Amino acid sequence: SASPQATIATGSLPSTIRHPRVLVTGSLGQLGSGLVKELRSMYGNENVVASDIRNAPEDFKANGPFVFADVMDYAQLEGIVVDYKIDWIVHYSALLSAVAEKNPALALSVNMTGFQNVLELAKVHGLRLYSPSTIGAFGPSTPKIDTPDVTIMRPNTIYGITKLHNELLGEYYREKYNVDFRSARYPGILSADTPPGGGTTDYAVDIFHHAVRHGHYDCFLKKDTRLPMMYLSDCIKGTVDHLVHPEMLPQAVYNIAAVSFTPEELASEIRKYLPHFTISYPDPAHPDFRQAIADSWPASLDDSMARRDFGWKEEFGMEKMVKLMLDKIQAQVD
Ligand code: AKB
Repeated sequence: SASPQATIATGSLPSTIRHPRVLVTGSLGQLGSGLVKELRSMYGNENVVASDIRNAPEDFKANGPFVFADVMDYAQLEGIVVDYKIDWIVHYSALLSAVAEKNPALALSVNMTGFQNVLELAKVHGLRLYSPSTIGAFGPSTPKIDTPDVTIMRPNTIYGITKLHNELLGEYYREKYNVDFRSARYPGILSADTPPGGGTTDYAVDIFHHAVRHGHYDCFLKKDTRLPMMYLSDCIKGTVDHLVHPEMLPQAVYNIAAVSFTPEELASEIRKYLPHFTISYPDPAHPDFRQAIADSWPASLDDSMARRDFGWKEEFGMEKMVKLMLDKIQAQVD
């Protein structure tokens, strides 16, 4: 468990007092549980409070504090911040692109009101706030290749609009009230143990489960749709390095990227291990609704500023990632 005397880089905290106490919203999602585990290994179980709007499995609750928290309820969140003496919030609660497009009203409240609540709490209580953005914050008029941090941003999905709103509001609070707001634009995240939650990039996870279990996948995107992607452990490492960086960084929002591939390229890589794997694509006359979302996003990102400012560097390229995904999913089936 955490030593109260430890000297660590806590940013706004006096550096020799204690470990930061972190609240993670949306902790039961694709990324939350891995991040909570990593932060607990650094700061002690009791210093990382996991929260969500559903009950956690007993084994998750046994590892450290878990609280029910609705991000749309400011008073409830504030109670948690005060009771647990929270220093940093990692805000993961959000509706992803496909689910948001099906339910715009809910996306507006969860993604925007939820974010406004944590941002206001960060201002009132002097907290550091990390809240990821996404490649979805870009739009069809954004340059598609090596998209830089600062460029044309005119998203045309409800998800992108909510996330761009959050980026701008976070930057405003940083400028105006000195809130230590940090954000990275995540690409699609691949993980074998935790399922993605309703995004356009989910095909890149589903494909592995179908390949191992059924030898075939019906892809909902066209074969040449190129999107930026990353393996989960890289995303968690990049997030932690960004979060714990001791000083306020030059930018509030950074691109982070690892690899970019198309469904066809991913299928070929999978075929190196499962030679009989087959994949089919939608009838061009009847594209899936997620095709238009994917077509509005960049194919690759320029993340040189993240590499410069907080040492971002991925460990997993395509080959290593595909091999690990297949090994892990095969182990689940055996
Ligand atoms: C989604 O597809 O909605 C997410 C994302 C790229 O933000 N995975």
